[in-house]
Amino acid sequence: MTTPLVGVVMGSDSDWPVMKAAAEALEEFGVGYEADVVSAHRMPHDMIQYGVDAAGRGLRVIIAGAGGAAHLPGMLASVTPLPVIGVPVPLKYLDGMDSLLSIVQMPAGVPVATVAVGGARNAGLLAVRILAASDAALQAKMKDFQQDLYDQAKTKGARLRD
Ligand code: RP5
Repeated sequence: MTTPLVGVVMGSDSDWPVMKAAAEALEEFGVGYEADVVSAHRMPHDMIQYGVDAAGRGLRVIIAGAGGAAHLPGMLASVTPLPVIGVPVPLKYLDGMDSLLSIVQMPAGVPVATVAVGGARNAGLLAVRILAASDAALQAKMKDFQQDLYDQAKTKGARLRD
């Protein structure tokens, strides 16, 4: 088992259908991760402890997803020096706008890199890019991935032109 470099946490197991896309992106790049439920409101002390311990345990990035009054990413960012990527999880009401605004409107000094509503795959890819900044092999994989995106888009364009 690869040592976890990324912590993928969420407010509830009901967030997993959205959040698993982050885990899948990390798996594609061979990046070790751990996944857990760490609810800001239902287990606040555990949540703070997770943030306090994360860097010391060897994690390099935290991806945190939550829905509704989504305080998990911001609260983790307040107690860890690690980069935190927030994923607004859409719930039944308000189309995820509540989650988005809860995560993105952080006070100066406490950044959370917020992806789109439901954008867990991009959260995983952003974590890979952060790690790749100091890992040449991982950066090469990311460049290959970007080339694939280009090739696919170009091929689709070619089909329209023909
Ligand atoms: C949030 O409440 C969680 O992140 C989840 O998106 C939402 C609903 O949680 P459950 O009631 O489904 O456990 O804190």
